[in-house]
Amino acid sequence: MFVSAAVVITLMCSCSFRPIFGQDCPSRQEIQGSLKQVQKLLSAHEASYMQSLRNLKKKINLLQSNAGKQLTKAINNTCTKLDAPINGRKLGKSHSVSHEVHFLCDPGYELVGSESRVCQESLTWSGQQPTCRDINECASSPCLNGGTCVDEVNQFSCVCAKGWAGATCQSPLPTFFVTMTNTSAATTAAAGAAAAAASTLPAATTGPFVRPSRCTIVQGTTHCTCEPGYTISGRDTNTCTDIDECELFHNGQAGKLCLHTCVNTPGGYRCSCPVGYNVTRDGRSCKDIDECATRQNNCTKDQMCINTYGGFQCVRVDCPKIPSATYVKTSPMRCERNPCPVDNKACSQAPNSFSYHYLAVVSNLSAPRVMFRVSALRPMGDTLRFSLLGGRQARRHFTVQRSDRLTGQLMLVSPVQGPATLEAEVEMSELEKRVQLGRYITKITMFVSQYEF
Ligand SMILES: [Ca+2]
Ligand SMILES: [Ca+2]
Repeated sequence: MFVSAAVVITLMCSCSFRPIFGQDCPSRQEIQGSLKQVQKLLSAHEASYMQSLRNLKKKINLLQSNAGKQLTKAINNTCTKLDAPINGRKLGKSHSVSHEVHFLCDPGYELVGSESRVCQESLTWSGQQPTCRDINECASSPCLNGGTCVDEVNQFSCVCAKGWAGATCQSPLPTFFVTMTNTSAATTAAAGAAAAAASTLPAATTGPFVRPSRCTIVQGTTHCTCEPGYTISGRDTNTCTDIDECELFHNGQAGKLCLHTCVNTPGGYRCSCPVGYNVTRDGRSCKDIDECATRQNNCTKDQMCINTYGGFQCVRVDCPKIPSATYVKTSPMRCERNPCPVDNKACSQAPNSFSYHYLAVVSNLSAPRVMFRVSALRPMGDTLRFSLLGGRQARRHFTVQRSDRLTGQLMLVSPVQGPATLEAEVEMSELEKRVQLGRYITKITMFVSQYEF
């Protein structure tokens, strides 16, 4: 448009400066007409230019508002809520993108499916919803001598065949039947009687541990018998005394009658267990009482109840307080480091997370055995290192080994005599080209019971 206007103006100027050469200059009217046309042209161009500007502005505004909406959408984006499996628990409440939740099963159940699931960018969860399956303790056919195995939560019991007892029906039951033949005993029946005449002697009762015997006299010979659990002792065939099974089978070859304490009773015996245990269905061994499941504990709301053999523990997970970094609880058993200020090296070298785990074990557990496994879910670097932290006590009983590329395992190397509480820390560090990317600490507390059952 400016080019055309300049041409028109040049034409006009030429005419105004060269009138003397007699050129045919346009008339004033014609010039005014031309100027008007130029003005129209200019206005049209101006309007079109303004329209283009307005369109451009509109487009920029639209882009800005779309970008804002997407940002808000991203912040509000969460995956659908996940439920805890039946007979299990879910750890982690956040359903936002890149957060993860963990699943645990109650004692006696095993997890089938994903142990952890991550909320992905696509707003779907990784992995599959896990379930908790009752561990079938009868799978290995633990009941001997024709016993029937009954699978229970976290344990099994054996219903023994007749004549057998014990946790796995391994012990033959003692049978007592005493027949005495005493030829010197006085006879009241007529000698030489053709028919067998029998009579019963009068009873003599002297307390629950002594009972009268039952005697029959057949052809001049007295046969005395006792009730089960009693025997004739000494010369007096008229009385039966209780058999002290606890004493008699104290060091029996088939094993002790009772795993804990044997109590002799008139005509029998029973087993008793220490505080915190119930006698098992077979009457011989002891079974821990789960105080956490049966609400027989006094843990407060901010504590977690950990069932142990013979008791329970109330524990509280507090995030560590260290000078270089701060931590926030992201699940009941896990603390994660808050973002570090830029260039704060001490903070960025502090552990990224602390996880807490509690194990209950019986005294004198055989070793070596794997107690705990630590795995990297989504390794970022090229190398993972696993190491054992903690003092001399931890090193005396534990060691850390790698079981595969992504997993380290805490091994118990020597049996621990309870009651005792042991602590071990497993550090997993992630490296990329020998540069540390992160450190993750797992603190494991082991409650060792006083007894071996
Ligand atoms: Ca007895
Ligand atoms: Ca208990």
